[in-house]
Amino acid sequence: MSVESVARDIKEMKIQGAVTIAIAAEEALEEFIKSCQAGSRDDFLSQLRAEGRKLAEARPSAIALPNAVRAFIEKVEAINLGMPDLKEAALLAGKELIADTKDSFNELIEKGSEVVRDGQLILIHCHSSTVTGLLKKAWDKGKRFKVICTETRPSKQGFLSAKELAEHEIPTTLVVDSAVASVMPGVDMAMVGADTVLKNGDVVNKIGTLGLALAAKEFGVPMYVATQRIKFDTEGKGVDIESRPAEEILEGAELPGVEVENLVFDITKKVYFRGIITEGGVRQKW
Ligand code: RUB
Repeated sequence: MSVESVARDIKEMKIQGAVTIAIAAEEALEEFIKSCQAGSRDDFLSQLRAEGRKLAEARPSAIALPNAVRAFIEKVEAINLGMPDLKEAALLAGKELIADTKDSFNELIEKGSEVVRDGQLILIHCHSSTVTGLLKKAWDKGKRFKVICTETRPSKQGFLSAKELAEHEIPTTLVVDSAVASVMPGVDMAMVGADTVLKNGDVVNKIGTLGLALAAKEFGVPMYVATQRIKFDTEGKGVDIESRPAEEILEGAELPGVEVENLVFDITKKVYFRGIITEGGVRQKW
């Protein structure tokens, strides 16, 4: 797919979830390189940077996106070749990066699956391919547990999680977001993904994560975040918290005189998490 189509699909949430959008961006840059007709190294690099910018800004709260684009471009810039050899070498470098991103995902779900215990009731939020991947891996290893998915209004990505887990034959219950505090006393572990891990360790994730964390703390439920290192804000730039169109909440309803605020992400302080799960393993109590 072209950079334009991928950037549009990311903005419209047809491609969603931080790691999925990062991989989609890397693949779009690979496609761009295949079709690029630049005649000189400078022209090639400046076109690649311009395409990268279109992708990097598509979802402002997910730092994996600019991080993936930057990693791609830096890899290509480090190749000391002119055209046309640079194009071939850039394609190889891009393939390597895509493979690394996918490998880190697989390593994370392998290591993270060890956190899951037999008999647990696990509460998850939104659709994190990392969390669902980790749970499916634990299930495949023979662990038996149940999952509660929040609906995750307004875009209802919790439906995606519930469907994916149920298709894997994992016993799954869907609840509305406002039920989080009420179900929490029966939960053994809560787990979420991340869009960005800020330099101070706080976690940007889908709106509702903060409320879930507060309820987990109140009822003494350990909460984990599962995140690839590509989502770390190592430079400390921070991210904007994305707001999306009111229509996603209103769904056609008319409420004259009412201001609608569709905040999409929130920030949860690191102290709310029992541990962080990355491709490096599980770190309890950061
Ligand atoms: C998805 C979301 C996910 C993180 C992590 O939000 O908040 O929890 O992106 O997902 P949206 P993953 O649907 O708005 O993109 O683990 O797949 O990277």
